[in-house]
Amino acid sequence: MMQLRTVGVALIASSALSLTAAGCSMSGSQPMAMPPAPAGTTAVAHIYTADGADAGTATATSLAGGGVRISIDAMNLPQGPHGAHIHSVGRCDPPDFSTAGGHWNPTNTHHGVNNPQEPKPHAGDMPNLLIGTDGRGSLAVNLPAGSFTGLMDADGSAIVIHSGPDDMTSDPSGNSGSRIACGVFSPGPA
Ligand SMILES: [Cu+2]
Repeated sequence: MMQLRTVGVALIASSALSLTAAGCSMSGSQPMAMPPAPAGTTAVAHIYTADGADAGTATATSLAGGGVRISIDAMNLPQGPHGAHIHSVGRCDPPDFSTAGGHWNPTNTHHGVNNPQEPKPHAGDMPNLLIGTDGRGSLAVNLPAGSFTGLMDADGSAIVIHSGPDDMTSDPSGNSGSRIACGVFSPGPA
């Protein structure tokens, strides 16, 4: 039963893709989608707190077949769970990091894997980042709904870490509190 459903979804997805491709070639005024980045292409964000302290790094890696992998290695942060998301603008101006914009949400969905509304989640939603007593924590997650090219678009993107945990349920940001650390993704090796 589950397998049949999966096949059905895959067929629908592939016909939607062909329709999209056909639409592109027929409408010259539409901006063409950027070609996908080769698998393994990386970008790195150096994360800083509002005080300018080094809070670690996040690496984005282009995945074969689409999607992007985010690996966070954080330090100098308060113990406990923290909401961590990709935000839509590659700017991190302290102290509130509001210039990073809202969540990276290219397909206009709802925030959080447990949001009662569909569709969900945001392309840049991630599990909570758990920081230990030593101020360190790490997280690695594949974001299948995101693309490396989209992440590194004209206005870039940023990794933002919030003061509190993400409830994974509520728009627009899971009630995760203020932004305590931020890093801008720049092209380059991990
Ligand atoms: Cu956020």
